[in-house]
Amino acid sequence: MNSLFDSDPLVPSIEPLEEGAVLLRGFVHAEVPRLLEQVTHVAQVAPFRHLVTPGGYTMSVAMTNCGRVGWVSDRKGYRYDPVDPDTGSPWPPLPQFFLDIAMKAAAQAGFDHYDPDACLINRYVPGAKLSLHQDRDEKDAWAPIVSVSLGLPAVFLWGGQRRADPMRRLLLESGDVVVWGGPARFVYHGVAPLKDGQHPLTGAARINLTFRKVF
Ligand code: MD3
Ligand code: FE
Repeated sequence: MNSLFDSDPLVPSIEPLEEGAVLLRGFVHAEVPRLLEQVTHVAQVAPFRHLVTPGGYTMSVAMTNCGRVGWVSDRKGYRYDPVDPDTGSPWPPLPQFFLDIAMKAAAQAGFDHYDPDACLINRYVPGAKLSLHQDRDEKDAWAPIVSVSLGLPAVFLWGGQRRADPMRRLLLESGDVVVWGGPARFVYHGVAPLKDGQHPLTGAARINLTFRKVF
């Protein structure tokens, strides 16, 4: 009936994806410019960089962090580090505005009192991708990861608890938020190579924020 309007990014909606995972389309649509401003501030202190995996590959996604710890990787392995190895300084703090959004989104998905201590910021340019992986370096295995998409759209891929489980795909657009917690916390997921395009606020780029409860 309403199919013409089903995926209008201006109209917020709540879609369960599976047990523990919820898509909040357009949840932060109005806040996108302010979120991007904050990302710019963070990147002035902790610049985006292409991390090297333990296997020796340089990631196509550029990353930075804010919060008490940040996710980093090098030839020795990956870890959460309170210090940015590129600057030798602590990561910039999580802006209160970020915390408010993460908490509101988690609550919408049924996760009350969400109190993330880290925000990993991923920047994709056309061709950049994120290979299939699980996020399992966070101590709290129930607390959700809250993902906020900004700029160009991307195809998000997710499967099950085993690498070989069938994959589903989902187009994530600017202003969309996804909450992954509880039983959905350890699903394999990734991002397909970003398609060419221009976004009025980010140009040829997609920015993704992932809030994490690390401790
Ligand atoms: C499902 N980022 O940073 S966000 C990552 O769009 C990551 O940049 C992707 O995967 C991105 O680790 C996807 C959605 C997401 C993030 C973490 C998850 C989905 C998740 C953890 C568990 C299950
Ligand atoms: Fe991930």
